[in-house]
Amino acid sequence: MHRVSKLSFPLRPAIFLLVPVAIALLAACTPENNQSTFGTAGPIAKSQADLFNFIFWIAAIVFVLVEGAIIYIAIRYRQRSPNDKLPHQTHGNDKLEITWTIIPVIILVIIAVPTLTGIWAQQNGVPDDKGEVLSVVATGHQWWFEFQYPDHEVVTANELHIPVNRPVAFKLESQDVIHSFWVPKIAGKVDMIPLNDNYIWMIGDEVGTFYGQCAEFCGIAHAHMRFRVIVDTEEDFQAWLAGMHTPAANPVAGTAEARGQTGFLTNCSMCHTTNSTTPGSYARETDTQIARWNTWIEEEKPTQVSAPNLTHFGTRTTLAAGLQDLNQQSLEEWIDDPSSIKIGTRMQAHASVYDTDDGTAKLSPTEVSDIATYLLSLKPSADAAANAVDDGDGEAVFAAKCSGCHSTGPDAGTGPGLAGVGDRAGSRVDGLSADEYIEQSLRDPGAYVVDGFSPIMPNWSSLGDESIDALVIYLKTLN
Ligand code: HEC
Ligand code: HEC
Ligand SMILES: [Cu+2]
Repeated sequence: MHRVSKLSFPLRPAIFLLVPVAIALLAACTPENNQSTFGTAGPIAKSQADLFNFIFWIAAIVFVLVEGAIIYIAIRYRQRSPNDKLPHQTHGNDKLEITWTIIPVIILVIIAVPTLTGIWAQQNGVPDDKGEVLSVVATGHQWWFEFQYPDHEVVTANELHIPVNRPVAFKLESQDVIHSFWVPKIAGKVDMIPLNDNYIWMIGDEVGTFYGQCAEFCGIAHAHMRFRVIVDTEEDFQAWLAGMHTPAANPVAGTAEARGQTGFLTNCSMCHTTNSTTPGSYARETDTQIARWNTWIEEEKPTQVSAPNLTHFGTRTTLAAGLQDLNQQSLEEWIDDPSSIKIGTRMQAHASVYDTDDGTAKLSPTEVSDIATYLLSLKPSADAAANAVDDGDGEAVFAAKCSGCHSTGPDAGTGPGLAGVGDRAGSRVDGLSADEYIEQSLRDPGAYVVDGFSPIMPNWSSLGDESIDALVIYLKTLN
């Protein structure tokens, strides 16, 4: 027999190196970390953390016993001198083998009991005794999250509001690839799979803001696909819901907000809706989002794709799926060059406003700043007079009712881009003048359906004569 050769690297420096690395790695386990599963803020995450700890300590005891025995035996029975004889070799020991088979079986059974009861409790929907359930449909998109509240007709993106101590039942969907929905401190994680609904429920038992993250590799910006869960008091939550049904004040003519609104309607509203506050707008946005997506799939060079709903964007705290704090500066950077904040965004890939040599927006710094100012001004306004749309103001009526499906630029959204509609309107239908055609589009949209579009344009007769006249005049100014 020959002796074990000496280590080929110096042991002491290696230990000096390893210790700080180990400490750095272990520091990631701090419960304070925003995505740590150890500092929990809800019963489901807590039961999962408890289960982890239970299994961890059993494993730790097994580890110490087994490794301890190995080390003890290796040292106690080592070859002490070259003359030591090999001990008597035996084959098999029934008693020992049965013992070390039965002990692991018992341990696995002990672990199975809380594991299975935990899975059972979390897989079968919200138990009846947990209080009034809030339903949310969460949809994964490359690379952001959409949140719909079907019972309250509210739709938003990337920031989920839930009431404290109330169960929330999620239906999880995905539009494109497989994503995974994960709120480390409050709930477990479940995959979001296209054409296959999954479910998860959670309760947040601490008021505050918690991190969420896509946990299934879904493409280039996967690591940047985050969201926030804002656990509100019941009162704040109801106020938030009410706010989502309260329109924002209309920009005052001549201000940066007003100029920003015009810029937004030209360049952005084919993909983004900002006005989902009124009755009916929830269903419209749901259909529009699907239509945007279908067009994106079908067309060779689509200029639209489903995108975050920006209703009351000014009340949000983050930008680009939880990546950055939202403020005038970060928003301007985003509008000018989205990939300076987040790689791979479909916004920059498809919006024709970025169809430039270096991919930055075809907008002057003032235009960018005005659009940012406009978006940050979108908040529920308690002032009913400021919210009321002036029937005689075509652009205001358009912003409140028509944006989201149409842009005032050349690019199609769910509906045609309306730049130049005054010029083409006169030749669309034999016998109808431009004015008559546009008016018919509003009062009887099914009478003539523009080629290549689905007949989903709502009937707008209810807007009243004054608004319709103002819209016709406004639409004819677009070129
Ligand atoms: C082709 C469709 C499209 C157009 C046009 C478009 N966007 Fe976007 N926008 C998107 C998509 C998709 C995202 C999600 C990007 C991501 O997070 O990966 C997005 C994200 C955003 C966000 C962040 C939303 C959030 O929840 O954090 C803002 C703000 C925004 N866009 C503003 C604009 C503005 C302003 C314009 C016009 C200059 C515009 N967009 C034009 C598709 C579009
Ligand atoms: C839910 C999406 C949606 C909304 C909201 C919407 N439209 Fe449309 N619109 C469409 C679609 C889709 C078409 C094309 C199909 C058709 O002709 O019906 C269209 C067509 C039109 C046309 C004809 C365009 C052409 O090139 O011939 C006009 C004009 C128009 N819309 C104006 C408006 C106005 C004004 C409003 C707001 C009062 C509005 N739309 C709201 C989806 C919408
Ligand atoms: Cu994802």
